[in-house]
Amino acid sequence: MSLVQSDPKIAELIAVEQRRQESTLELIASENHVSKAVMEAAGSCLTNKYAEGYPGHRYYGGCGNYDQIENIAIDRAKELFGCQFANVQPHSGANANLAAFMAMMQPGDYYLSLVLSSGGHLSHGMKLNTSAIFYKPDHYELDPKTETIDFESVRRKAHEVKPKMILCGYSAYPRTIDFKKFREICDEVGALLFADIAHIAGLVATGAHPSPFPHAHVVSTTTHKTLRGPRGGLILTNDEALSKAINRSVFPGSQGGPLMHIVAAKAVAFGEALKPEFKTYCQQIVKNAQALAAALQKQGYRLQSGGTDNHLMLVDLRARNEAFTGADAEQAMEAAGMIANKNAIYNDPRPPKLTSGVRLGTPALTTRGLKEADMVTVADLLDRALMGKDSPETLAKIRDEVAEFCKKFPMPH
Ligand code: DSN
Repeated sequence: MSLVQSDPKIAELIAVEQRRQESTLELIASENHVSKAVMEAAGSCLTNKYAEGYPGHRYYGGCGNYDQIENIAIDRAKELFGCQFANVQPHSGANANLAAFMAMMQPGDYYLSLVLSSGGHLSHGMKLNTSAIFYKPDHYELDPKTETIDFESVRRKAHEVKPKMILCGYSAYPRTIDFKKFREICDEVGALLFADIAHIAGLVATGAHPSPFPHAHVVSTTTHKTLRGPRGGLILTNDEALSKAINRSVFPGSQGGPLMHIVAAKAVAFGEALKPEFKTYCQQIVKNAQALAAALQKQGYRLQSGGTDNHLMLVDLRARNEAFTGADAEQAMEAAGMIANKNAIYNDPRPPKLTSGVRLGTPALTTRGLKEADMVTVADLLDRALMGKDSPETLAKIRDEVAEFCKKFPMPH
């Protein structure tokens, strides 16, 4: 029986959501639109099966097809990132990070990361997360002048704390990460280097951002951001001992049965990412981000660190109007058909529920085929929404314009 026959309510909500996605501009830096092929694998009969264990060593019968699928996903991930080992089973980026922590550290060990409010992630030591409950985070900082990683603070903290691991890779950082410099500091204090490339994985895979290999000991990523696969996680390494520890810490350490429909969808996405057109796509993501950044600066917005090298930017709204908050922007944009998230600006005096900024990213817009000239239109729509944030009529008018504009850029198929 089809979904619409068996559960019309959920079918209707999915249809409404599809229309929402089609008729709005998706500017959330961590989101994307997957291909029909990825969706088909994710919605397949593979959801029916337990496959606890790894290819050739399962705890359930009937896993032959699953072994082949997982091996293909592993081989493609290794080829994509140029490394020796991949675990494709983590259900999410946070799960991947937990398993990576378990492989590198003992509970109670110290590590260094960037604090959440400066661009880090929940799983990098936020006090309510396992990364802070079971391990001891300490933080390096951004340079207040350049608003980029302050390597002097990384070095100082590393020598002071003598951490087991140093974590680089962020949720809200618009600049290139210097993995080599991080590794040099790790070597000075005997720490492991862990790179969480969730945001930039697609860029890394295609050379639009330098690779964490050979510098990082362990690399984690999600598969659904710039990599444009299903929601999920992935762990990579070149170190054999660490690879064994990673496998143990994913299963049985922190997960049971893998989501094999998602593992298959990851394999499909990795296959797509190995094609030349994915490289062109990732280059266009960066070009679009730079075009959007330039257009916003022209309108009077300030960008944290002065711009972007990757797929995202942090827009300090106060430069345009001291009273604007991130919460205002998120709401006004949504009412006008543009989806983004409020985000703290470095040293933001406002609380996290308000903030002074928005984080914008171009991966999803680029998937729909928008180019640099379209970014000028997007910046204009965005600015008009903010300036008209108190007028429901203005926002509704822009919403219609956005919906019309979106018709030129179909979803992937
Ligand atoms: N929550 C994701 C983001 O939006 O950056 C990170 O996992």
